[in-house]
Amino acid sequence: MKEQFLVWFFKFKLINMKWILFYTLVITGAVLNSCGGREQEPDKEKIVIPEQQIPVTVPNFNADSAYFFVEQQVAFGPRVPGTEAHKKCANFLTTKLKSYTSDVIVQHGKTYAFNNKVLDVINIIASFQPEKENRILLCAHWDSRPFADHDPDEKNHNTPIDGANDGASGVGVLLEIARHLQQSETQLGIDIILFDVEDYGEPQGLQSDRDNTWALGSQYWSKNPHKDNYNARFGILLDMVGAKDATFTMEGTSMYFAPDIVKKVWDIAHKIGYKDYFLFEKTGGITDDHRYINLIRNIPTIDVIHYDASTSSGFFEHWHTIKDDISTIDKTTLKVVGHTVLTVIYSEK
Ligand code: AHN
Ligand code: ZN
Repeated sequence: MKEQFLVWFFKFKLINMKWILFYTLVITGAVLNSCGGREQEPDKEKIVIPEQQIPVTVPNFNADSAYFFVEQQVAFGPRVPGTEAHKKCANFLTTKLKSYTSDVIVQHGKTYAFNNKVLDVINIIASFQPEKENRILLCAHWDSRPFADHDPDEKNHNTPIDGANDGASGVGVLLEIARHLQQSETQLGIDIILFDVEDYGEPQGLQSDRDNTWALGSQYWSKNPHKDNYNARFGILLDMVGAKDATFTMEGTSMYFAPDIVKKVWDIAHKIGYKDYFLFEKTGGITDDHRYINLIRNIPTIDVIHYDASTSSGFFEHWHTIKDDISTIDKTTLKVVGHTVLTVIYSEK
């Protein structure tokens, strides 16, 4: 009797054990499956999120408006530091930005050119939603070069340039962006900085005893930001963004300091149809305003700059020549760059 009971008891236990084991496997399987499911979710998100990053509410960049802003700057004549045209243009840019935001700071400073000339620096800074901690910095230089030292005709080497593309194009795009920022808010705060004295660098062939003769306004601001401890999540510099069929490559200094930002901007440009302008091609690093923002302020900043392998300089064909005038400006290129930057800043959360 006792033995029979023991046999029954163990049978019962075994049966139960079987069920317990069965249910354990079922439950474990379900849990594992759902974990697997959860593991797949980030992949889905990765696919979905970039789509969502492009909201339907990106304002429509108006290329006619940007073009008009370029024309207005060029109409002052070459915006060479120390000249009347330069001063008048500074007033124009300040007034224009003040019509879009009450937070405009005009930063005055002094700097020394390669030839020991003392130059006044006028950096113009417009802030949108200045109370916000998380910010994006957009910038371009507004001065134009005092000498066309790359002109094919040597007679022109001391002639100041209009800088329609080299200077005014980036500013024109940023003014059009500012016009939209007044009307619709971005999630992050935006600062637009128009740097002065970018293009007073030492002419080729001269050997001054100075280093860092380019981007003097940006060097000044980087050492003396308009707000103590100013910081931004990232920065985008626009330089020569107006010539027909421009190509923007992944420039070396940008790739060294801010490869993720290059990728972010290039990915968005491709997504909205501008693959012929934004090339996934790495080219050599250059000294431009972004170099000092990266080095001194540690803000990962990229340069969207026209690269042309067919010229000796690598820049656009009329770079630092008297032909860098309004006729080089193409509305489609302004639109490509403006639409891309607007999409970037209205997508950032
Ligand atoms: C140098 O030639 C070292 N940098 C060019 C930066 C520049 C001039 N961008 C526009 N004009
Ligand atoms: Zn230049």
